[in-house]
Amino acid sequence: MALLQILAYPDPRLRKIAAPVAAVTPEIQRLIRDMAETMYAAPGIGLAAVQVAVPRRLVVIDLQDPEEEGGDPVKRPFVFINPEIVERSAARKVYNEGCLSIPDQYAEIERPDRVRARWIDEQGARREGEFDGLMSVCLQHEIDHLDGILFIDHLSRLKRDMVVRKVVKARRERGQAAIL
Ligand code: K1U
Ligand code: ZN
Repeated sequence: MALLQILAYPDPRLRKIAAPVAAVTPEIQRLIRDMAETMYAAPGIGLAAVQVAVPRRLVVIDLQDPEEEGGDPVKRPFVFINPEIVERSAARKVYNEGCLSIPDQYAEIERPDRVRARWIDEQGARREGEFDGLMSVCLQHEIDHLDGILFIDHLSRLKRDMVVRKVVKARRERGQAAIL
């Protein structure tokens, strides 16, 4: 298995719309394993292939707190291939979201509370299910990545500019160029 590099905002590859996965090949299964390892190492609770510079519609999610001691040692991430949201609740909920591509920045984002989704699993089987709570938030955040959308795009101009300014400052402090 390999740890993959996570693209950081404002990398333009984060804005590309990902193409569907045509078939669950051994290469895709290897990518799933590498993405899961990368997500656990980050640590994070989700990762979209777009974030590791692979423009394909593939997501891994594991809500078990990666920093919690004594969690289940057997790691089994949810795998969503070509996920689609087919129903959204009218009720909406706010969650303080983070993003591995915008490190150390969090913002309250409002989204539909519950969603029904269709996807293909890692064995190539069609699946459908309804999600609420953090799973609903995380799946919507990851599907946004597949469409080139970042959580900051859901903020008002004023709030987005504040987050972007903090990203610029953090990059400057780390000695990285601040091309935004
Ligand atoms: O897609 C990503 O950038 C991953 C992101 C997923 C996410 C988090 C919160 C709301 C919506 C989507 C993260 O995993 S950010 C890191 C994080 O949430 C976390 C890190 C360590 C322990 C627990 C959570
Ligand atoms: Zn993200």
